[in-house]
Amino acid sequence: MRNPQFTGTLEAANEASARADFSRAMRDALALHPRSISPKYFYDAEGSRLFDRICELPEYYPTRTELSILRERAGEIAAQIGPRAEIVEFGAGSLTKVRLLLDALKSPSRYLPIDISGEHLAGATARLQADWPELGVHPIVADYTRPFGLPPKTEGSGMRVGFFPGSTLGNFNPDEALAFLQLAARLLRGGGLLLGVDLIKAPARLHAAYNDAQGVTAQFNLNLLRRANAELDCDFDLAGFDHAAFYNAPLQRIEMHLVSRRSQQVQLAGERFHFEEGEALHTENSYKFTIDGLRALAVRAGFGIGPVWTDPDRLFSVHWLPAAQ
Ligand code: AVJ
Repeated sequence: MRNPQFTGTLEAANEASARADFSRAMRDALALHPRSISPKYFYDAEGSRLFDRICELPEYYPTRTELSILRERAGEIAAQIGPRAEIVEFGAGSLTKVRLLLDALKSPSRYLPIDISGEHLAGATARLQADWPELGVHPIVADYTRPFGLPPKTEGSGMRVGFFPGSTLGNFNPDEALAFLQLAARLLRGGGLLLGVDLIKAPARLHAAYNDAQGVTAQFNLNLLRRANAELDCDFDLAGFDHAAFYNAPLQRIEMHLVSRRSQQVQLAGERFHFEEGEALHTENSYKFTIDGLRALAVRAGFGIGPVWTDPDRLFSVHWLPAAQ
């Protein structure tokens, strides 16, 4: 049994370092121009709850479309992967998607979900383990955007398969996406990557998905400021900023910003920063892909090209990318 006192100290230490990291990122975001911060800071408990609500919105097609592709093509996907596979999931969220995969696979041997939030991961994986008692479930607490290793494969296991759904790859800029895929190709040698990415489509459709009628995406965006006020010594006036999301066609990405409604001051740990009326803090990029563009990127990273599955409207794509031995 773990020593509860030690565990408590460890959690407090993790929390303190996460807060210091957020504080540094927010200070840089305010001090440097153009102002921008990584979208990873959206996801405190409230941000994760708001993201789950986004996934249910009528305008936000990616989640339900990817789920329908996985459900419909699970047999074909399982045929690529073969028996006794080890599944490594990058940024394991709610674990709904991997359940579809595990259901279809022939005796999967291990499941290694990697997530930055250890607490979140522990709860989710315990529930999954209860439903797959034979499966070796080994959560790994790590930031998968930084180099990391994996435990050696177990004796008699099949392919090692990466699972990266949800178009989370789209949060990386092209250089970061290439670096991530290069690392994945190395870690998955002899196996492959099952990758879900959102596709380029009519800008109006993309625009609607990030400007929902109920304003949940706006709340999700503004939650960054609420979180900063709660965790850092900060005094953002949430009513002083507007949610702005638009499709940047030449860069093939949705951009989200928080735009100052007026000239105002914000302070962080005693340091004051000025926003002009209309000045923006860039909070997220969500890149969209063509099938050929994604495949070209995958090949540059060292993957081969396997089958791709899409929905009838070609809104979303799920790729099987084999990693050579
Ligand atoms: C989780 C990064 C894939 O980009 O669509 C949803 C996050 N932001 N609505 C996306 C998000 C605004 C989402 N990803």
